[in-house]
Amino acid sequence: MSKKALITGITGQDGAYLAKFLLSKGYQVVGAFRRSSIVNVSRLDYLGITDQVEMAPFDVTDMGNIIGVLGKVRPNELYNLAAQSFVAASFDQPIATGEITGLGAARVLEAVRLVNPKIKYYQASSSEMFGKVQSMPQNETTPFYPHSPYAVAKLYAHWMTVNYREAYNIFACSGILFNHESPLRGIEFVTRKITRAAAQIKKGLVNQLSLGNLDAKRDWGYAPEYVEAMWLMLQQEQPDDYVIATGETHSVKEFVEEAFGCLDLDWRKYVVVDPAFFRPAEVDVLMGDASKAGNKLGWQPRTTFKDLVRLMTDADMAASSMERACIR
Ligand code: NAP
Ligand code: G4F
Repeated sequence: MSKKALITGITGQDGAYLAKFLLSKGYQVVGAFRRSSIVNVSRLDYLGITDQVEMAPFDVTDMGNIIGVLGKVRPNELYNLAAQSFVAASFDQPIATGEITGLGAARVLEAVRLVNPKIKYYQASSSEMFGKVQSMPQNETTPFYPHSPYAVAKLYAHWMTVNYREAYNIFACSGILFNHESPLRGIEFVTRKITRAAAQIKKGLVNQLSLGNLDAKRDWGYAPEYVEAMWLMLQQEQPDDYVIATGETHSVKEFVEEAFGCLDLDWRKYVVVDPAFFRPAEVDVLMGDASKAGNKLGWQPRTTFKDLVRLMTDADMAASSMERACIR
């Protein structure tokens, strides 16, 4: 009998890559999706796996629905990726972000406890929880200092995961993932915003890119490698929490220079700084130390910063604007 995985947030970047990875491992994959006026399976389509994923209507704000889906699907492993994941939006919608990103995880954990506490649970925690960083680089012992409503919500979900592991002996793991990007990244996030705009400028479709804080620094990795770490966490003897990161940090400005450089464009001619994209509280720098994941999971990042920027820029250049418009 193949193992069955339930992925919440199946329509997002990580949900799509994780589904593809688990299918390659022989898993039966059920994707939990939020009902909207258009069912957005564009990322699953892009990876050519839509027909291989069974879909289940699901909303992390609806406890009855969560219990019903868990009872019906009966997964061996549950990857809780669903979230309002855009930090900037969390300042405009702090309560909705708390409901979905924070309490949503608590509901899923409680449903696991009630329906079948043997389900292995993965929580999508975030390097944003380090926020106003207390030391460099950040690892599993670095104190948290969340600096946005999103980060506060993620920290609640993180500690609930630890608590359900310790209180109820649930196999619950928290992956503290640093930023990870890909051609499937949402267009509002800075990396994809940059590579998409650079490609559009090269094609003569637009002539300007408005950005916020160019000095912010992030530890950017490649998403398909990061979903492998999620799976590895659930295959260990004991549940635990792990930082997943590249160990390098680069500024938004460096990302811009690299992306425009890939297309032989001088970024200074096109990029303008717009205060509208600054945040009420910023995370100035993130840089992770994933040595625990290296030692215990055998996980290592494989894609360099330059290769990541190149592959995202190439993807935005290669596809027609119609095709790329579908990947939002
Ligand atoms: P994403 O592309 O924004 O995907 C988020 C997913 O959550 C989407 O499928 C979305 O569905 C779903 N969702 C939102 N509200 C929901 C609700 N009320 N009920 C059910 N589903 C809901 O995010 P991602 O980049 O794949 O990230 C996956 C997870 O990892 C998120 O929890 C994120 O916060 C976390 N994380 C991401 C990174 C990163 O760098 N990518 C780093 C650390 C942690 P719709 O398509 O309907 O909106
Ligand atoms: O791409 P971003 O929006 O990602 P951010 O805020 O780091 O969050 C992402 O990574 C987290 C992991 O640390 C995840 F948990 C979270 O779900 C999400 O996936 O912004 C990156 C940096 C910020 O400092 C922002 O201020 O880029 C800066 N930035 C500068 N100009 C911009 C822009 N960000 C966006 N989105 N748009 C801009 O125009």
